[in-house]
Amino acid sequence: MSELNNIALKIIENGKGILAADESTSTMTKRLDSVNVPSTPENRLIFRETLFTSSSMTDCIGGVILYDETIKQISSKKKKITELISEMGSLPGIKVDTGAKVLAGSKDEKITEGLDGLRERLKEYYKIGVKFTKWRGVYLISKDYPSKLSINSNAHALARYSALVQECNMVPIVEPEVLMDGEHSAEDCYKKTSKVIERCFEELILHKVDLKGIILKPNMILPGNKSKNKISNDEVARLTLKCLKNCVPSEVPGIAFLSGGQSEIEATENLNLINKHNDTNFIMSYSYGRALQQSALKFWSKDIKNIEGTQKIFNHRAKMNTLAAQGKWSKDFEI
Ligand code: 5MM
Repeated sequence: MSELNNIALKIIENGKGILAADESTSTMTKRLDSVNVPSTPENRLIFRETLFTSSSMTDCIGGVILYDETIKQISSKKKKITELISEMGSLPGIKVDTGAKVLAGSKDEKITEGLDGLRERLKEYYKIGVKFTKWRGVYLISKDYPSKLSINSNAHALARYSALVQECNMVPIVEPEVLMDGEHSAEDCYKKTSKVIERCFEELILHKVDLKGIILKPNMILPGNKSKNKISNDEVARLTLKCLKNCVPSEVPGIAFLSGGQSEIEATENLNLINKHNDTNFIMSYSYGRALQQSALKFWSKDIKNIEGTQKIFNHRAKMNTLAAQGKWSKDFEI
């Protein structure tokens, strides 16, 4: 088994999943504003350190995706954040893209940037103990979108990123996120997500990326958030599995879904059903940001010194998703 495949499995095997704590400062500021906590570097660290020192980091969270600001901060116990995460039994990862910018040629759409100087940045991250990385491409759905241009250019960037990351002995998380915004049907999401993922793999193969040493982080197949045609959770699971079975090469060890704006329970329930019906060899786990943090953040904002109470809420969500990643979750386990 290759070293990269080993790392990928360590992150998502046995029901473990990923905590996506890689919100850029502007996104984290929106999150903190929404609960009336000032977005200072100190407060961002206090909340994140509270999560990183929770007991579920040992039992449930196989990897944490960090943002550059966090990885350079020192914990309250004077530890490097990468050391703190590793000592808890999880693996530190980092978001290495520099954000989605307006795509010249299709101005409503975005292209993710960050390839310039990436090889050098990766070497620095590797030296401080980072084991995996993340890059997110974003795609809109509408009658004309995602355009061919957006599908091709983001796939190309994701593949160039992945090749550079593997060259540096780290596992790339490949995140093509087809956004939930809009009135589109689940069928539209299915068709467009399939195109996006297929194109990503064509580019990954062209760039000689070792598919055994990546983790795919896709959206689930859902109707748009303004769609009138809702579908059942079983149908979400069925369409998501069908899409991934058709579009993802069998060498890929695992898939870790993003939550993409689903509620915490919805994201857990859908993951559970995906695993109950999983007739593939892929590990199906989670790489959630909002769906792991929302309730914990809300609770913490009322008293940022209540570490224990916040951790209890976070541990519960992590445990629920780890059960769902094994198809063992039930609504009865929710508090
Ligand atoms: C945690 O948010 C990540 C990035 O935020 P920026 O937009 O500030 O860069 C994001 O990439 C995240 O990792 C994924 O979208 C998954 O998060 P959700 O909340 O969709 O599970």
